[in-house]
Amino acid sequence: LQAKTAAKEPKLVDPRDASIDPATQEMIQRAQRLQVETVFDRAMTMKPCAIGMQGICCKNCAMGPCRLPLPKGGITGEDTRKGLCGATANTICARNFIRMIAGGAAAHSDHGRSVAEVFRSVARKESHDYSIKDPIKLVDIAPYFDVATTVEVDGKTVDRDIDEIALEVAEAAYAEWGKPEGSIKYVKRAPKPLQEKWAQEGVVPRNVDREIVEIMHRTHMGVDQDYKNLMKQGTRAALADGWGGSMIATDLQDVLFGTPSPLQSEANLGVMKEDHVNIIVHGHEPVLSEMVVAACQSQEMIAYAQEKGAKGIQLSGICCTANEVLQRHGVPPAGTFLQQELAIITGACDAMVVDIQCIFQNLANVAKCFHTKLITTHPIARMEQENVIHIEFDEHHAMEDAKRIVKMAIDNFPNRSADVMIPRHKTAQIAGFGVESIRYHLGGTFRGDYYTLNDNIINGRIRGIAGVVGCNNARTKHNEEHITIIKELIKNDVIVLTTGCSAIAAGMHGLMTPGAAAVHCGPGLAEVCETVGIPPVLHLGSCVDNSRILLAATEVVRAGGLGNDISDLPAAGSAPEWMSEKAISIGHYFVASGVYTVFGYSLPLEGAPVFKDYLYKDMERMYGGMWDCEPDPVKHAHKMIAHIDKKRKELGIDK
Ligand code: XCC
Ligand code: SF4
Repeated sequence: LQAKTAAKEPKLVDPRDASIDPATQEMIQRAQRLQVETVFDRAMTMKPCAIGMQGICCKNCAMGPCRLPLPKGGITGEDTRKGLCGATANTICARNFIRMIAGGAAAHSDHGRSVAEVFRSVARKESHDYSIKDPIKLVDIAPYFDVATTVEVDGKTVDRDIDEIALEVAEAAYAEWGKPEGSIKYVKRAPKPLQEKWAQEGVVPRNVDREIVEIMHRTHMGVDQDYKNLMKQGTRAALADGWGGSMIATDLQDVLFGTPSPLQSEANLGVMKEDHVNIIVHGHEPVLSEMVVAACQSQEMIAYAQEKGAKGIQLSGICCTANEVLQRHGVPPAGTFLQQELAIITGACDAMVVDIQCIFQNLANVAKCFHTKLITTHPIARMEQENVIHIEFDEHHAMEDAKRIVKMAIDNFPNRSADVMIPRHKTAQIAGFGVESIRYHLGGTFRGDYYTLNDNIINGRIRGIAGVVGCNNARTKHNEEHITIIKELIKNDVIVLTTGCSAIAAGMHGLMTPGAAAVHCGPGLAEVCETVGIPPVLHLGSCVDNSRILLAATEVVRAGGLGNDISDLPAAGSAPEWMSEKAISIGHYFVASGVYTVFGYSLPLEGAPVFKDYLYKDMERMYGGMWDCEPDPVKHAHKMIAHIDKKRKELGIDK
């Protein structure tokens, strides 16, 4: 096992302070016993930089880093802080903030681009391992790309050939990243009043790449030095993510791999099986993991696993790749972002297959202590450590690559040491929701029936809608904020839509079963959930699938009775334990789409109070939505509920 590098005893975390999840606590304890270091211990020894946390450290040129701490006792009178070039705290803070948006929008959108590339090669019939699984969705989205779905033949209107539609949608979708003119096409899907607000503020995104590049330009030393103008560009890029790159990623994934519908599964480390070959897929892009699912189910691979002495192959997931294969195939998530090292520490992980985003480099160090094969698969995401195997995935021989990976895992099964410990904790869950299934399960429409979402919001059984999404953060207690906030919301009759690691957490803690309604919900929400047989917390997928929440909100607006825009809805957003730049991009496209959005932990804005007020207060006048931050989970939930009540009052449904 790994030799200790430090001479003195390293500080170790108390597992009970690190997580509310017993499986996580047990595995942290085991890691400490085996002297394998994890993120939880590192969080004890390394403290974050206070000035960076406040958003006021600039390192955009070599005259810096310039750090602008708030004076003791706060600012009285004029704020005279400035960097060498004269950049104010507002400028520095705004530049840092929109660079986070650029990072997040780039990550989501580049993921979308990869999917668009695969879709295009399928449409061109260059890739034979994939096919179009949801032609109905393809026909639904085609008009947004100005692709006709019917054609006139002898004076009659007939459906166009699906392959022709696919080819044109593929080309048009792919062009969204770098087209020279026009604006992002999906912007047209938003409610009209919202589109008008965007036009008025001048923030309609042009194309995905340009908005991100322009952030890098404007935040370069000596360019944009007006926080309002900087933020305008931040808004454009965030909208290019939410209503562009992410939304296209979700749609094309649905077209290629199928639109999710509710299904049963489980969650937590206990889904791994000692007598099976355990393969874990981790990251974000489902392009390869879809093939890994198929390979694991193939008779050939199952027989091979049995030949090696295993009972079968247990595939499970971490992070959003987990969510993608959960939503479409019921593959259980083994855990959230913070459990990635722990899955290897079970000693039962024969291969961890990673693609892009949210992958700890420390996985390589942990894998070294066990027999686990750590396999990177994406050309843009490799690791320097020598024990990492790189098998570059190529959509042109997707199944072949997937089988090679699965075979490698099976061959590794006999190399396991006897010291295996899989925590026994796992929880049943219903996942696989989307706009289509919310509509279907709640009366087949959004309005005009006893069961529908809008009618139940109007009659008050459902008080409002909350989107609770995002990461885990080793600076907070794993899952505690997610679960406390979600429980507080459903107790107060607020239905919760969730994605990302928040959704995995909700699954792990038993909030995604229809039975959860009776235990945790207020009487109104419980009645609705029990009548239609849905959980009070609906799993809407991965982080790019936050676009599903935008579209669900849009459908609710369209169905009528709850105002004319997303900002009129009794709704609020939350990212309780956020950590990634993607969360900032998501947060901001929700704000700019009219949603009051509360983050937990801390936002890097405290050092620039004027810029902070711009985000927390002035944004509301522009878009109807605004930012907020509240680390206390109960207060956090009640800020969301207060906003929901304010909107109910404005709509006159607050009886
Ligand atoms: Fe990563 Fe998407 Fe965050 Fe989880 S929630 S830690 S981004 S996997 Ni998006
Ligand atoms: Fe300092 Fe200005 Fe350079 Fe930033 S851009 S590091 S504030 S001199």
